[in-house]
Amino acid sequence: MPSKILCALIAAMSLQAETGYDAWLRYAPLGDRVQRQYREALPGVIAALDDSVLTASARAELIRGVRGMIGATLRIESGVPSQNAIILATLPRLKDWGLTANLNDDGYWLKTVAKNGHRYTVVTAPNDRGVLYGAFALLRKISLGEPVSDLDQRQSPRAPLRWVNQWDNLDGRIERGYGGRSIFWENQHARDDLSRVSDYGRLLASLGINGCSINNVNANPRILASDMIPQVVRIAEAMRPWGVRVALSIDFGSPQSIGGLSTFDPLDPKVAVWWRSKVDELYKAVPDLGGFVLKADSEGRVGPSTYGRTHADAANVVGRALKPHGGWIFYRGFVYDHHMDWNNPKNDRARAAYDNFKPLDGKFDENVIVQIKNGPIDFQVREPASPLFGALERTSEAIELQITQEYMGQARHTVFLVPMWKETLDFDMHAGRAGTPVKSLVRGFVGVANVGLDQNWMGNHLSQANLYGFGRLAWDPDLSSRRIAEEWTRLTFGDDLKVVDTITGIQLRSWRTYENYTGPLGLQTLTDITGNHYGVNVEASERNGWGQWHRADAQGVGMDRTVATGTGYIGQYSPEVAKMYESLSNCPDDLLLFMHHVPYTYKLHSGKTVIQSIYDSHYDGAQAVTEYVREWKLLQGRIDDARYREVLAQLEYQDGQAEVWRDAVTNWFLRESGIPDEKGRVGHHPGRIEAESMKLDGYVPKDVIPWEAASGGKAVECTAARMCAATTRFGGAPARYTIRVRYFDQDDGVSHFRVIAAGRVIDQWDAAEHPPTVKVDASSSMRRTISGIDLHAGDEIRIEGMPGGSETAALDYIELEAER
Ligand code: GCW
Repeated sequence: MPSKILCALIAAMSLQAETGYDAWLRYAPLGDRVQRQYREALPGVIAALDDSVLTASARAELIRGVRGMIGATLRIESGVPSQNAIILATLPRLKDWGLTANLNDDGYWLKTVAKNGHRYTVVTAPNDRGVLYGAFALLRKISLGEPVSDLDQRQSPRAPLRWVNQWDNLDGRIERGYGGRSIFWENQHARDDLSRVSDYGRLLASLGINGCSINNVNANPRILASDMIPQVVRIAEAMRPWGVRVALSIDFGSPQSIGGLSTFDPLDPKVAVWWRSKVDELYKAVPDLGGFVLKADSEGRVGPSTYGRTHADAANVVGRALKPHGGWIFYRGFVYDHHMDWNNPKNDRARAAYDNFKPLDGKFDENVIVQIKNGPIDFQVREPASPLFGALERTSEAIELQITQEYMGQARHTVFLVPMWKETLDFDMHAGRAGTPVKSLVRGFVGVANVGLDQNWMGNHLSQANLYGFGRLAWDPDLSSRRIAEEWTRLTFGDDLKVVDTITGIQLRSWRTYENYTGPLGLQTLTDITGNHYGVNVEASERNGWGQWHRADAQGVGMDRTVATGTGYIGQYSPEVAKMYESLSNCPDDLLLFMHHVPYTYKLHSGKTVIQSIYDSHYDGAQAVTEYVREWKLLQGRIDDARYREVLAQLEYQDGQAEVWRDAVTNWFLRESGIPDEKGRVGHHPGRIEAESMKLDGYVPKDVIPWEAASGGKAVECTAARMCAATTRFGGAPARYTIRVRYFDQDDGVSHFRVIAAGRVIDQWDAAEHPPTVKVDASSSMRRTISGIDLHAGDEIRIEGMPGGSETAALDYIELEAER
């Protein structure tokens, strides 16, 4: 076949519809020339010298990857082949090869060795898990087009514990999961078909993740019931070939609720005996169980406080049961009082982790890891590093990062979290000395992943980069955000430079963008914090016990956390760090309102006032998403059409949502502060016609709650069981227009909309999305864009809405913009 035709064929093949299921392990065929180079550089034979399940996985993976990318089938040999070969072996198996390397457990060495006149591509490691990781690393090199003919690469993971947590309930729902139902559980049982679990294990192994807890930290005590153990066994079997140790989230009340004891007091000997025998029973069935995760005395979970005992008492009684089996207990540092008195200006949820755990430093057993969220509140769009990282000197710590985008747009918004995580990991805590970034203080990395049964695992193709990035950072926190974003993009979408530049560019800007249109300056995500944690609701955080207060009032905004006049939180940091945050003049703008309460007219380092900065960043953020859409459209034909269209739809939706956020937050602050936007944008929307001001037939005006979620605070609803209409007459200059219809689409029905201009139906659609709300609010606010409409003075524009289910075909406004 002439090579041109072949090239075209390969190009077409690689543009075939993709579901995202293979994520970054697609092993798509490389270009013709590159394939030839690799065929020469790589041996055609593969041999695994250890008799281990993990090494067998490594071999199978290499065969699969080489076949996919290079189109060559590696031949399996046993023993050391007397020809060029890829050799998979642990270091002890290669004793007489003169190979010694100083590697940590799970580390690997890719080494080209000339021996007996042959060239061996050796993948070796201290343990078989490392061999598996080496195989994935070799394949990654090939995918990225790096040379493999003369290898000498040694890698050790920075931290020994690299886990993901899944918040899966036994009934199959996932708390804060946005990629479908549980891959593990359904109806109180492990799923019959666990093939997805095995495929998840493979994704995790490719990143070097070696542990996975398989049920929600808000744990159902049933997980420890004896009849559940066979279920756990099956899940562990599916993960085992990938070197992923399964772990369980446990309920601290289990000795009582499952064990039938009259108490769960950690200092009661009966309780200790119960934990020991339960753990023995588990390990008999799952000898490589990773251990437990425990959320105690937090958000309504029971804990040691019931008996006046400490977190150390609780952690140690479980830890001692796990110890003989090599198991770990990850004890969550996320302990706070969610009934705090908001009237007391000294109260501060941010203080909680330190206040609870610092006094216990040194009291935890060796196999207890205190698992600390990156920031002191709860996965907000921007938080400082938790002071607890620097405060525990004699206690093992893990950092908990949230991969699932709970407060980060719930996989409906593209937000690449690696740059945010790196800010925390690189932040110098000055823990006794300079040069103690968080990444140097932690022994473990934990990512709350919450993948689900959706074909693309996470609900959004671009969100997969967060799982990838978490794993890569857990392995090597020194990797740059750009490097991770580029790697991921090339592995996931291919090598086209334009594709790589565009997607990497969007990803790298996306955290700042999201922060800009949600909660800048340390305000935190201004979302509905007592509800779905998704849509905008500026006051949801105030006047309740949850403690995510920003304390905005008519004069100013921000939480005073200073030692001098505030809650004293800043005093939990080392003096060097505290000095920076305590003084207004040193505090970085990005965290200003997290640390200080200031008037709206306070001038930032940027030279802007706080209020103008809030206005500007929201407009910048929304504009940036519009730009993503424009850039993404230039990728049409350069990536497969399925993913092209799915991501386009997601970005267009995000663009509409960013506008809701922008308008809601800026209007809220305008009303509260009374200070107008210097640039005249806030509260002025030329071309916008409010539905409630149109001629209504059947539609009735409705106050939207919170008011800032709808333009003008109002929508119109069709509560009749018939079609309603809102009509206006066009009074602008004749031209070609884009018409944007802002309507509401809740999750409890399907309404139908029709738009008629000058007597012609110009668009119609079903409102059939599944946003996380059944209310008319910011989470259900949607935008429909209709372009290329010629309008003349006096033309009638009519929106018809037909309710469906409990949905009322609610409308907010239409907006007309002349096209250029
Ligand atoms: O962010 C909050 C979430 C809860 C979660 C909790 C935690 C599992 O809203 O859903 O509970 O944090 O981390 O324990």
